[in-house]
Amino acid sequence: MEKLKADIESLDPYRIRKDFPIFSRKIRGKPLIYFDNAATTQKPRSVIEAEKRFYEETNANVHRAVHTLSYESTVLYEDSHKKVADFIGAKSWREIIFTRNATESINLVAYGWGLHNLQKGDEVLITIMEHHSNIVPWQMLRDRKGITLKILDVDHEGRLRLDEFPKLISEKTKLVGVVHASNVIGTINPISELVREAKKVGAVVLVDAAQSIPHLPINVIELGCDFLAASGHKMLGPTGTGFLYGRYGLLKEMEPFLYGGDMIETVTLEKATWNELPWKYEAGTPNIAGGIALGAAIDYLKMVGLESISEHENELLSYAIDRMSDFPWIELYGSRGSDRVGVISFNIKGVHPHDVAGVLDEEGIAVRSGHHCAQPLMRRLGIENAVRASFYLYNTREEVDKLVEVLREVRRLF
Ligand code: 7TS
Repeated sequence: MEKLKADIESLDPYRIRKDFPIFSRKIRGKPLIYFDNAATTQKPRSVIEAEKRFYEETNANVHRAVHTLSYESTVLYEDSHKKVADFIGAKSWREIIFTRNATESINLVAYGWGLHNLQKGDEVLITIMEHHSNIVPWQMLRDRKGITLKILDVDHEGRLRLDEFPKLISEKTKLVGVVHASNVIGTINPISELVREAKKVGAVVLVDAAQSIPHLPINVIELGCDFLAASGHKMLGPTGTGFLYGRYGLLKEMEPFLYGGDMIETVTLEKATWNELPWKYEAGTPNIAGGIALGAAIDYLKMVGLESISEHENELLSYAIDRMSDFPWIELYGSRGSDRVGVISFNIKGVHPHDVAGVLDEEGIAVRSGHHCAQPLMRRLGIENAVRASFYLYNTREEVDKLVEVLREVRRLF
């Protein structure tokens, strides 16, 4: 524990920033303040170099040839799966499927598992806090298969209504899909608790970890989930990377999502049999360079330490909330507790969020404004749009101060 504490104190965002080439860039003549990490994160030099090195030294397709480059490329690509498995505490790297992003990972579950396992009358339970990518695939299945989609609500602070959960779940519930951390208000949901209830009725649990994996230490065995979806590009990896964790037995039984090369064992003109895991679900030439560079991103995160990252973001979050709470003209959304990742959504009363984001951009500050692909949650909060600042390991208190200073300027201007 002592060691952990020492590690936690060692995160120095100023030192970390030196590893990220983009921070030498100016935006409109100002230093870049990047607060749009929930959309995608910046990339350290080691990740950029890993991708570059692959093309300069190893480039070849995987699993296809006996030549040296193909062998090396295959080993590197598989090693990256092993790094992801280790990072999330999966029992086997064969439980890790590389995808383009969290959206594709969730669709893989909807098509590969849902399409073949759900029947008319079955129920899927999701929450009102979901990103569209964990709502729309289930609506598609509702319309194609005649299943019922049930929705768990939040309270006025944006916490899941756990008291409602037992009323919504039953023997009919075949899958519970839940976001681990909200991309709008940052709420961290009690996954293990939900899994425990879901298991009582035999439901499969899919966790959308797009906003948690980059920020919190996570172990899929401890969570107890069956599937877990994530975006590699939100955890320092390249765009076009993501992954799905699935329990071995489920992945073995499920149907493929995409069909074609690489995912087969044998093909005759009549039929085909499937490749071993995880290749059964990685049809066609994958994003080899990106997948390998995702491994480099994991190396970087492990070097800094997820506990340290989480501690640093918590500190920035409470500092930002404290500072912003001083101004009655700022409307903050979500809970005031510590059960949050470093995401703050807010509005300045009487000013459109796009205008706020525009003025912030003039000062080199990148935030997202809009509905954040979570329209049902936004409506539940009684708003259409909001400004969102989301933090990561390279952000500083000084940057939060600058954000607050410019928000005061916005208030004066409008
Ligand atoms: N789930 C959550 C909770 C997310 O925040 C996102 C992306 C996704 C799934 C989809 O990830 P993707 O990699 O497939 O795009 N969220 C955001 C966001 O908040 N702003 O831009 C993308």
